[in-house]
Amino acid sequence: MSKIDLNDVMFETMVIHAGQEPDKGTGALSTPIFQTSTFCFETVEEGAAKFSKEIPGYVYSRGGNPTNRALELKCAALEGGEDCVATASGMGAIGAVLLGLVKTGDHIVCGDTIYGGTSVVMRTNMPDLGIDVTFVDTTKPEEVEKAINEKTKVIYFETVTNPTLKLADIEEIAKIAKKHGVKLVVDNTFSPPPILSPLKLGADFVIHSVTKYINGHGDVIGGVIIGPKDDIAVIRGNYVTKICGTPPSPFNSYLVMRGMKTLPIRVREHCKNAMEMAEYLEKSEYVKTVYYPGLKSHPQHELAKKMLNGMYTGMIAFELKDDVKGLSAFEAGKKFLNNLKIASIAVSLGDPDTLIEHPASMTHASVPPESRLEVGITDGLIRLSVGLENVKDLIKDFEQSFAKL
Ligand code: LCS
Repeated sequence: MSKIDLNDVMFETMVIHAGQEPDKGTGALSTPIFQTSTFCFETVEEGAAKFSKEIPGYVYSRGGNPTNRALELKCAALEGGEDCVATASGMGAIGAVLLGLVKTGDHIVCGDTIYGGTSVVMRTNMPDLGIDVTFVDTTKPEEVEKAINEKTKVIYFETVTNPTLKLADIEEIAKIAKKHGVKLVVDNTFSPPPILSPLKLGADFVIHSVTKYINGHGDVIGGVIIGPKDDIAVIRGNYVTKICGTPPSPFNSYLVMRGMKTLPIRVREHCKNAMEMAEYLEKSEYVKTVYYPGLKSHPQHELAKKMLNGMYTGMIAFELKDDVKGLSAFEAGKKFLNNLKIASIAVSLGDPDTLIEHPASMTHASVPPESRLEVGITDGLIRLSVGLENVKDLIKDFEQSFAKL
């Protein structure tokens, strides 16, 4: 048993130690990778008792595995939730939490700006199952309340939206959710703790694509759902383990835990670099608009100051001016991306490497064009995941690419 009282230590200490204790068999400090499909029983009686949950223990890695469990306990502690179930991807987490909370005939109120994959789930998969979805601008809590009807079971949104960096007042929307007996599920992928802790503001469930900042090294696809113990047990048993069958591999869980030990340090540095990049872009003669919650020009800067713990994420969206040397914003954007040397043209985010992409043709290509435009995902919009390189080098890279327009 760990001697540390996790409630009595600071965030950085908690993230390193939560969920991970020296291995009981060997004393290994680093949680071993239990790369096994199945677990042996001494007797048939012991197996039967573990299957019926009369005694605790692992039986088969789809239903539970010690390395995966360590990751789950670490993520539950990270978000301050009762329990967590890990999944093979962020989409696995979104699918499992929704299947756990809504049934045919139910209704979801969903933020209008969400990752393209989530958009397909909400626009196609949910309606195919007979579940209605209403999209709302979650920057306006009153719009969220207006969209609730007697069939609404879930309000779902991204805490900081992909790709336009809009914010929702979680505390206000949580009050509305409670008033109407609706569960609030938020995707906190863009703003993990120490930036934002949605459960503390009243959300019922948090999901993450741990592929991003939580693992933070660009070498894993993974997800987690954090929420009340009893609900997580149902989501795990019925959906992650059964119909979806999407637990992570123990090796991936090991990598994510390894990444999490430096999460606070990395996140602070990502945010510091992003703030500098955002200020640089805002001053650039080639740039029309910069979307970054840390800038005074962001329409929700005051909410960002209140909600985001002094760190404004490592993500920026921006649009180049039309008619730079006769090019449209879209053509200029393409040329600009193609001439960068340090920033890689790639989707995903939260990696040590700076990544830059074009949402309209990549991450949000599956969103209908008119819906993209309604929420500001123009053809000229560029999304930047600011990495951990020296920011002076990133600015130099941008300068040389702008000069080639
Ligand atoms: N939620 C958000 C906010 C995301 O950005 C993504 C993926 C997911 C969920 C799904 O997670 P995954 O299954 O990929 O682990 N976002 C991506 C993006 O913006 N670029 O590439 C993937």
